[in-house]
Amino acid sequence: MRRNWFGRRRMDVYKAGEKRLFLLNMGERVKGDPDATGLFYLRNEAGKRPVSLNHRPHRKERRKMTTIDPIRYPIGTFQPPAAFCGQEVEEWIKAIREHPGALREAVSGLNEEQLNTPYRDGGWTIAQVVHHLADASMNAFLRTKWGLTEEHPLVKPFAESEWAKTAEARSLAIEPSLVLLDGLHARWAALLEAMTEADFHRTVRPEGAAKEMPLYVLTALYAWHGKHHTAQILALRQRKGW
Ligand code: NI
Repeated sequence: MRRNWFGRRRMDVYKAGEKRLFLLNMGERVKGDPDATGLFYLRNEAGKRPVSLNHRPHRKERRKMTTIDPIRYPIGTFQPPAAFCGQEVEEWIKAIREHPGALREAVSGLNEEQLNTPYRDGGWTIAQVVHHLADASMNAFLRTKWGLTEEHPLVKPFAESEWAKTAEARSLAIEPSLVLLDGLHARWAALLEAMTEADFHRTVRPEGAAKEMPLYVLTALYAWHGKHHTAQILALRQRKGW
C-alpha cells in the first residue's frame, strides 16, 4: 500500500464508520476504486476538485476536515462558490423553492415531545430550528431586496441565538413558521428567478464583514442553510429511530 497524507490511517478512512461518514458528509465522491486510483473528490458548491490522497492538503483544508462536528454540520459547512455559474444558481433557486416542503416532510408526524427535543446536546430543539429557519429566511429575503434596490447597502446581522430564545420562538407551535416559509420562499424564489446575472453580481455589505457579498453568494448560502437545518432534523430522527 502506498503511503499518503492519511499515512497508516488510510484504511481507517474507508473502513471506520465515523471516518467514512465524515468524509461522505464533506461531499466526498469516490471515483472508481479509491485504492486503485488513490483519488477522491472534495466537492463544494463551486464544483468538483480532485484531491490526491498522495498529497497533503493545505493547512486550511485539513483544519476543515478535522474540526467539523458531523451532528452539527450533517452536510458540511457552507463552501462559498468561487464564481458565478448560471447552472448552480438554478439549483440554489430550486432548493429555496423546495425548502418549505422538504422541511414539512422532515417534521411530519413528530409529536410535541419530539418537537421539543434538542437536535444535539445543548442545541436548539426541532421547533426552535423551524422558527430559526423562518427568522433566517426573512432576513435573507430582506437582504436580497435591499441588495437589488440600493447600492451596496449595509445589512445588519441578527443575533440568531438570541432570536431563538424569545418567547414565541420557544413556545409557539411550528405551523405558523411553516406557513410563513411557504409564502416567503414562493415569493423569494420568484424574485430570484427574475434576476439577471448582473443582479446576482450586485452586493450587500454585511456589517462587520471584511468584504461585500454578491447576491449569488447570498443565494448559495441560504440554499445551503435550508438543507443544513433540515438535515439536522432528519439525522436526529434517524438516530432516535423516529
Ligand atoms: Ni442557521
